[in-house]
Amino acid sequence: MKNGISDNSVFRHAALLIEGGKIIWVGSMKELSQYSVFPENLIQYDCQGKWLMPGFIDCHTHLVFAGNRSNEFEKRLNGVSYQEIAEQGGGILNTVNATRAASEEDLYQLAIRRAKAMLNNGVTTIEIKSGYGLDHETEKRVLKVAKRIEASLPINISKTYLGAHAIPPEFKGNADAYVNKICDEIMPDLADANFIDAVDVFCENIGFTLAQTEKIFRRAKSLGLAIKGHTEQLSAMGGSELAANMGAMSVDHLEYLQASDVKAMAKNDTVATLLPGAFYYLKETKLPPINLLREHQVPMAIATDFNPGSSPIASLPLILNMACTLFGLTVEEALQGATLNAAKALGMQNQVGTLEAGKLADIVCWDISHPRDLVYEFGVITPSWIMKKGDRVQG
Ligand code: DI6
Ligand code: FE
Repeated sequence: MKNGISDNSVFRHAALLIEGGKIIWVGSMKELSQYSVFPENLIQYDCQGKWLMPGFIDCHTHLVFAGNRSNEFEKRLNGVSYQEIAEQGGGILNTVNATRAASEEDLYQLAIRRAKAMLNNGVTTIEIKSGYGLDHETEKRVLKVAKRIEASLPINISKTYLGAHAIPPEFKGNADAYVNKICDEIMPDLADANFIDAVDVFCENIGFTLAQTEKIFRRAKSLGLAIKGHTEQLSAMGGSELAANMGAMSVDHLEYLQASDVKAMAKNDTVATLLPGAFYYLKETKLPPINLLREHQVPMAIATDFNPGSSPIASLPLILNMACTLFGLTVEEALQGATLNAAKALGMQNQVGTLEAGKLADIVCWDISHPRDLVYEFGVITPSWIMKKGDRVQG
């Protein structure tokens, strides 16, 4: 990371020209002072040595759900495993029951509070997955809430359909029939209503098989939707290789990633999204193969995976710290993982993720001595101001 401007990620003593919500010029104050003619409507902010950074991007969250699983957290502290809790009817299905019972307004009130907390950490783009409704009607309600959040907060929302998160109770023992329902009914309807940008699958021995995953991805692609995967979280299934070879934007979790997966990811430009919050909460000990990803120059993104079971952490800065302390990323890799590489994981790299001409003016000003402070200290630092598409929206 440079103290200057050349890496397009962090700027000090920066000058920007913004028009129509987009950055049209970016450089240093020094360069700007060489111009003698300024655009008439130029608005100037003197940042007095503070740092400008692109708004953070949380590229993997399950933000919309009802209910609370702190009782399961306590059970796990007493030695019951995540898988055991799921087998006893808790886990994801616990949240599915609460979410199905909640009204759209209830879900909205719960989710907006979480989104606001993220915004207060400098996050201006969030991916939101469905997946706690499972049935058609509830999935639609959840995605509607995601749309409402986008309309009411200065945050870009990328919406992902994760119907294949768990097998719904009404399809117990009949996962293939549920996959057919996803492919023939739910996914086409959500795509048609313009409710989703991408489709995700939990490919896992407690989730969906490789064949089911492939079927869902094929259908998604035929509808013009992007694909991404929850893969290699609890076991090595080859879901990452499959997803990468089918053109996935990202594969996420990856503790059990194999060399064959990494090669496919490198070949297909698939982002590796690392989720250290889930690793931490589940007391996982197997680390994702960071050095292998580096060797193959696979871009690494970092996200909160915010969800009520395995990662109830809304603080992306804290998650960046975990990426460094638990996974051994450098500060620079962590910051890039929540900006440019997170944008790539959402296919939004032409709109957000760096401060560059042509991109949205989604900018956060931080009163810090160095960007590494953001990965080091928590609970005190908040943005001095936030700009969304060129408008000051906070501070
Ligand atoms: N992997 C996860 O970590 C979340 N979903 C998934 O597929 C956890 C979901 C939960 O426990 O509610
Ligand atoms: Fe997840």
